[in-house]
Amino acid sequence: MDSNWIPFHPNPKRPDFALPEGAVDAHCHVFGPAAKFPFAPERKYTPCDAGKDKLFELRDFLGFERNVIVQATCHGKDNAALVDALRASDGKARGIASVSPDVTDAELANMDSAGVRGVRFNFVRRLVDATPKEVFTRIATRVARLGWHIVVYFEADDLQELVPFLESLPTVIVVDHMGRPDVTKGVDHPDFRRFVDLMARNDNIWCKVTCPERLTVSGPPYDDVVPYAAAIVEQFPDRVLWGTDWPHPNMKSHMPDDGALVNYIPRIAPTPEAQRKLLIDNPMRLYWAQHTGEQ
Ligand code: 0GY
Repeated sequence: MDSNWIPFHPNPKRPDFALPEGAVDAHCHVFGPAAKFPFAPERKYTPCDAGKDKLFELRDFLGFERNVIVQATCHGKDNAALVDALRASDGKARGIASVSPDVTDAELANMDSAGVRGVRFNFVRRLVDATPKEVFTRIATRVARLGWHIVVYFEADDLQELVPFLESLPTVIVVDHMGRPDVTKGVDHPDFRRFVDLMARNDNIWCKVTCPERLTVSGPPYDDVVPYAAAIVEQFPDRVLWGTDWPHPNMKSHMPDDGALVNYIPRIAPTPEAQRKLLIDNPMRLYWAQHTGEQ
């Protein structure tokens, strides 16, 4: 692993917040293990191993029932570790893959049968080399036929330029980590309003109210991120997802305690109804409902 890599927390606390039965951790990753699933040559970082067994152990310890595993950029477009984890999960995990436009129908069908339900388009320059939008559009057309959706990851500064592209996509779109707002600016700043307005205009745009540990400036317990996530949960209760982001790639300031992260949930979704939608109803609708699966 990279010399400055911070590994995931070795012994997180048991959360004080009791997750409702059936809760879904809708954003997490698997890394390797590298001996079995080598990292991609084009990767921008080399993490510690964080395989499916550790992920499923954490799921059970924290009180989640299911996972949505997102292909991490360190594995490039080789989704083998992801598919292996999905197949080993006994139906308790779904996946988001990363594919190129020359992915074959057979590869898509294999991923679909393993539990992949979407692809991720990544615009974060420190993580990936740029992909032309026409390429993403071609992929979008293919996966739309399967009934999959698209997860997008971008920095707040890039949103304005991306809006026409996002509004042209034919599927549900899930935005990672609230579009990464600068939490020193305030929820009324035009940058965050631009993101909220995008969701308000497009009812196919969902959002993960995730990663306070990544967005915070003040540090744990992430007081400075709460108003952003709480505002989105309140305005769009039926289009929000929550996840741990375990094993927390590229954290520089600190490694979060996953149990403490779970305790953050009631601060952004204060009522049992909001919690049920965020943790169960929304992810179950998006990831476990019937879909076409046909190309
Ligand atoms: C995240 C965030 C990051 C990394 C990745 O696929 C990835 O490598 O998603 C990041 O470095 O911000 O969602 O885990």
